[in-house]
Amino acid sequence: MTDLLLQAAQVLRQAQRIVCLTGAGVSAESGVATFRDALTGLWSNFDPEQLASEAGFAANPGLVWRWYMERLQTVERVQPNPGHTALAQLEATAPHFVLFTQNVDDLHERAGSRNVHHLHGSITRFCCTSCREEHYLQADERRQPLPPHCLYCNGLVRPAVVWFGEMLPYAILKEAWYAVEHCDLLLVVGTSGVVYPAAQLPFTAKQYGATVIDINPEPTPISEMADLYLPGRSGEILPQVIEAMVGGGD
Ligand code: BJW
Ligand code: ZN
Repeated sequence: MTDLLLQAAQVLRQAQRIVCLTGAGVSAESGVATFRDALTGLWSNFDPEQLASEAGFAANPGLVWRWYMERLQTVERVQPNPGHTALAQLEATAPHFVLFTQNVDDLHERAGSRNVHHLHGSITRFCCTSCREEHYLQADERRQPLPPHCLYCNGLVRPAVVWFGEMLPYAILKEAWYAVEHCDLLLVVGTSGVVYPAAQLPFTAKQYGATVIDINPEPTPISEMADLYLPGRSGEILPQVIEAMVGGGD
């Protein structure tokens, strides 16, 4: 066990209020592609603005719909990995723990995490672009080349996720700001730290006095400012850190 892992375990053991911020990297080892990883990333063949924006959806609803249906199928097929499980164990042992994820998958919940908030919405939910009414997706609608129409106003149905240029859910974002301003430890896992406002949260945590730990195989703006940067895959590092945290003394 390296010094870095032991240090992280010790900081986690001593923390009273832990906040965790996750990104696509935490689900990578489950088989969910990340956004910006050059070779395997979901957007290696597409312009992100084209797929994840209201303008992109309006310009090509079929392309965006099929992209989300394919991703939904992947999310439903895959399983949480040891990184998700370790975070659920951490929640079970920590005095106060809250997790904010940028991911639209439900792998944290399926791994047993309870206090989870989705900053960028959920890929398993749908709503109308016009009246915002929730739409319950039918099996045959998933296979169609175009999105279904709203039962109430005939508007186009879209995934209930947050696209570029859209506001994050206000209550969740407010809770995230409060949490990072009042925590003593922020654990950041698997995010490139380039999409705002989520990318600002670690900087605010640090500004308010929290220790910041970052786990990522690649350095990011967050790893550069973090107190502890653990380079590596979260599915390998998190279980070791949590095991050392639970097993270690004071
Ligand atoms: C591993 C690993 C392993 C691999 N283990 N790790 C301030 C400055 C500049 C711009 C802005 C700003 N404030 C707002 C903006 C505009 C914009 C923005 O941030 N643009 C930037 C790109 C510059 N933000 C917005 O528009 C946001 N809304 C907003 O601010 O509203 C107010 C407003 C409105 C109008 C005008 C102005 C302000 C909304 C952002 C919504 C983001 N939505 C998406 C799509 C969600 C739906 C979907 O999933 O399809 O969210 S974009 C995409 O990026 C997705 C992700 O949640 C998000 C973050 O990506 P993430 O998770 O970091 O993934 P990757 O792929 O980037 O990184 C993966 C990482 O994992 C890598 O580092 C790997 O190394 C690592 N990794 N394997 C651990 N095994
Ligand atoms: Zn409608």
